Amino acid sequence: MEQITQLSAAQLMQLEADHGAHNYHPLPVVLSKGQGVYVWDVDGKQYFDFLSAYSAVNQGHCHPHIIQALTSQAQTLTLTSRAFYNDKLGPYEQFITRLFGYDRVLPMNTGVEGGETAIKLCRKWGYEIKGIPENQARIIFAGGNFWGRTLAAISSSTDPESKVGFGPYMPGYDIIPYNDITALEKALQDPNVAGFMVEPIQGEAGVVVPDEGYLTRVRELCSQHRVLFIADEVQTGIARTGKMTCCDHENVKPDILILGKALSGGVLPVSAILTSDEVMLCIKPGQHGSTFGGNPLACAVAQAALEVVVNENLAENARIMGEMFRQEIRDNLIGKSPLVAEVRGKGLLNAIVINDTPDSKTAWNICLKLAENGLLAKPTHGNIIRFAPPLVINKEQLRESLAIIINTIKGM
Ligand code: IF1
Repeated sequence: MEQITQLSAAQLMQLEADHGAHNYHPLPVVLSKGQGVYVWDVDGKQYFDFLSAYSAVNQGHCHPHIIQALTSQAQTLTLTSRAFYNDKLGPYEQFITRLFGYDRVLPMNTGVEGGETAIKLCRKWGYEIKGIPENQARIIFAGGNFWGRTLAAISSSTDPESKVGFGPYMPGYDIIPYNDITALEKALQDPNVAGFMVEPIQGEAGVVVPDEGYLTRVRELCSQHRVLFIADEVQTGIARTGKMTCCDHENVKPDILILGKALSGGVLPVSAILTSDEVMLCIKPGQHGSTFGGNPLACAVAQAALEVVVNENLAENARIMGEMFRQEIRDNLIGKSPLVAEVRGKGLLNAIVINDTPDSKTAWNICLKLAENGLLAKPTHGNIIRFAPPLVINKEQLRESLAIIINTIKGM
């Protein structure tokens, strides 16, 4: 019999250092268990998870309703490919299209595949419906965007870290500044523009919230110029910002909605794009797909994950808890700690800006100290710390978390 020995945190980190690609620089915490808003490391230390796997576990870790759907479906049927029908896809498609108010859905796996699918579909619509000459379609993006790591995604990036050294890049893109309606108006003058793809709040850029009315103007301008408004809600969607989608804050309906991350509650990679008959039916059999997209396990899990969001009123909870979070940070840190310059965000997608240069170690050191004190968060762009707990967090847990954040920063 093989002896099972528990490796120490240091040994586990060393294994990754020795045998893994060095494409990440994690905080030195090795997690082995999660439940709700909490995660535990291999030594049994408990933490509040204020990253939520980059907003994938909005429903909380190992939500019983989602895990029930996962385990029961896993023992029944997991993958058939789309060469055949399966008994979970149709009901899930009906459920998700009704929930978000779209005619049709196309299921994929990762968020970046959702983005790729949206752009392919948008180009196809541009040629077949809008009448753009062959290979001339253009897609507009906003500077600071982040939608994943594929070659098409990094081609639209303005972040050298994600982009440099991976060329040549995808042609047919235009980049305009984020939150700049005048720039959009100008870019839309080109009749070959097929789509504008944008995050309603830029996550990776550091939780950048555009001016109120921006999304409304984007909607109006795209309609006016017959350009598809593609909303990347992979991070902002599924209740994270206090509404089911972030576009709901302005009652705006994008032509193509991209969802991912929390669509499975963080259980497995599930993404989807939602759109109209006119757009979706531009893609015919054989023109797009994926081995795993729409598999019965993913459909069962995604449906359960969405049910949790609806049944537990997670959007409303995110809105209320988010207001409390920003208010408490304002009252206790802004103007009171020289380290904190700003707090911003919507719902439970928030960030504080640390009063130091982006290349300083201050935010990283704060995160190390937060971990020591029982709360996990990660810096982005050097001096910004994102705070995005699972949306199931209650008032008591938020109060306790805020005490850790406030005391840690005041103690630095
Ligand atoms: C990594 C950040 C978050 C996304 C939006 C699409 C995707 C993402 C708006 C692609 C992915 C990730 C991926 C993750 C880090 C991360 C991230 F730190 F870069 F900024 F969430 F905030 N659209 N975001 O945010 O989804 O293909 O990964 O499923 O390490 O790359 P994916």
